Amino acid sequence: MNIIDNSIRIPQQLINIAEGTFTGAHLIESSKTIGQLTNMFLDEGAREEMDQQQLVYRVQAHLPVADGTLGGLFFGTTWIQPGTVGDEYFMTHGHFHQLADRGEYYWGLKGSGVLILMDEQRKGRAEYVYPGSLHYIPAYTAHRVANIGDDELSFGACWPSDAGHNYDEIKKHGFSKRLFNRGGVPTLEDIQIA
Ligand code: M6P
Ligand code: ZN
Repeated sequence: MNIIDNSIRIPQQLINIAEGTFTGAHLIESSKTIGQLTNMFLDEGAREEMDQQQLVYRVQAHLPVADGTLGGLFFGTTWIQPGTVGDEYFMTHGHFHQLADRGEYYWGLKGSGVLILMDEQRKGRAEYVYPGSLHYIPAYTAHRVANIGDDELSFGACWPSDAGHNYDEIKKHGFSKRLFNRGGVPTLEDIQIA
């Protein structure tokens, strides 16, 4: 609750601006292991043979209002481990927004990665992510980040509190472009729906 008086208060939350870690109220944390990412990477056989407990990425988010609230904002940090499944880099699941007309900002904090984008016609494109890079993700655009480096990658995010996550299209058909390590070179390749 916001108490209105003349005292100047200490903020309820803190962010470590180098690491992106939060402390304080209204925080949620989640993580995804290899075992939880069924059918997300192209080489499902390679994923099944890996250590199912291995961490792929984790998220910390500051949610000051209820999910679905019109007019609020959410703010988070995602850390992606280095690694590949087959030749495909570790990456976030990726999603459209439930309210598809909501956009988002991503920005690079540490490490190096690639933001992969796809519109509703499945037209895809990609941008490098690195400390200081800023990415405006337009409405109606699915977004995912892959770690192309040897170290952990982290990026910040800010999105409307009524945006929601729609994972259905990505679960069904994946992204139209996937990012592979081809002889040490991050290579974007077109994927046709079967
Ligand atoms: C960013 C934001 C979050 C998202 C997270 C992981 O922090 O976009 O909303 O949950 O990345 O991405 P995903 O949910 O696609 O795995
Ligand atoms: Zn989003």
